[in-house]
Amino acid sequence: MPSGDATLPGVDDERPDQIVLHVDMDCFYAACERLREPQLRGEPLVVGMGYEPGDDIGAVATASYEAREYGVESAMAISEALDRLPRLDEDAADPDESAGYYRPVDLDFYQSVAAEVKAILHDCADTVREVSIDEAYLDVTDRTAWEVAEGFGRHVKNRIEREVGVVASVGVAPTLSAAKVASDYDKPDGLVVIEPGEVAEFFAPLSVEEVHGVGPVTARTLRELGIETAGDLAAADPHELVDRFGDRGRELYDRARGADTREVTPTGDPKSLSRESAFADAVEDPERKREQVRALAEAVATRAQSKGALYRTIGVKAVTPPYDVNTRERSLPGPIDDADLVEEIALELIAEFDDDRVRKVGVRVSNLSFPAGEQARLGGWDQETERDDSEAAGGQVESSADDPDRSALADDRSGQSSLTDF
Ligand code: DCP
Ligand code: MG
Repeated sequence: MPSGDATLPGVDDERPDQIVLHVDMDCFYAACERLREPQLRGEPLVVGMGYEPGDDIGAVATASYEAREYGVESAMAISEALDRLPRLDEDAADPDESAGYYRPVDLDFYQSVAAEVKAILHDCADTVREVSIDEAYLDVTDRTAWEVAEGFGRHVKNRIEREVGVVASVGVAPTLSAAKVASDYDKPDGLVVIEPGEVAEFFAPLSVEEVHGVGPVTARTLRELGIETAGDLAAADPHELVDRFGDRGRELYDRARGADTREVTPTGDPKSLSRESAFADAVEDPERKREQVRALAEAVATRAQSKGALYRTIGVKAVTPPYDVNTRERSLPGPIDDADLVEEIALELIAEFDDDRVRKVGVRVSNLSFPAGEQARLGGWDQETERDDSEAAGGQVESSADDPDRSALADDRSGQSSLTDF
């Protein structure tokens, strides 16, 4: 916990209940080339366009870490890359030690490798936000716990390496921005966990360029103000920043302090809508669980209605200590929009946990359809995701849209069923 600053508003604007994993593959295109040409492993390798003789216009897509030692980097003009790292004559009997391998971009192949990686990621989390060909955020709150988060991160990393053969750097943190900083922190082959309460402290020594939204121009201006690190930015007078940068000044200030309330919102259309709420301590009293479930059921039904969504499956989740996630759900014969029925079924399903100590409950509707054709748009990557604070529920209520695949599991089921995932 950072001392002093932690008492200031915003510093701990984290969500300790959320565990976000950010995955970014190391020198991804180069790693793909090495899959089909293992002899390129450990060698300086540049993937790009325009390096053939007489064809000198083009750019570097990526460079292996060995090639980066020569100063070659993504987006560099290929002519400059060739100056720094000449192209190796692969037919020569006596290859030049200070030359490197060059390969053209083969996006179709890289996409097929990326698809294998993404399949593993979807298997490791219910909610996956794919951000680019080699990068994704996972909400793994229900799959792990802080005490074992590093082991979970290693599990994801190992699966990718073992099953696909490429190396990922992984960051685990309570916010999306911290997870991204974490995955980048120890690249390549990195695995870094930033625990709740440690984010501002972790950010403090980083240079201002590491703060999301700070480019080279802003960084220069900040340096003129004597602001070199994220810690300097977090300690700056926000009014001065606003004077200098307008509203953006406040945003940069907040970001430098680690404030980030975004949730991981899945790529693509939502396939389910859910709300969940944690108790301060595990609760056994059935009536307290019911009370919470009623509020959550109402919140979910209202949200579905506001999205124009009909649902065919209603489910509940009960998390029992330490972090066992139990789910039950029931499918109806046809799609409905009926708040009372959501409540009734959710209460019936939660009754199974009457005798259990429960630390979190959730209600979910899935098998969604959008008859008006207005597909719901949940908070986009750069948008603030909607969140409710339901006083009626007596705690913080979170919302999420979950992985499409899970609801498909329930599609043809009726009656109670247990899923491994919510
Ligand atoms: N890419 C590109 N042009 C750029 C940046 C990236 O074509 N200007 C491609 C090539 C990369 C891939 O996107 O392999 C992923 O981008 P990253 O920024 O994640 O870079 P790498 O994965 O190559 O390297 P790192 O290990 O730094 O993540
Ligand atoms: Mg990468």
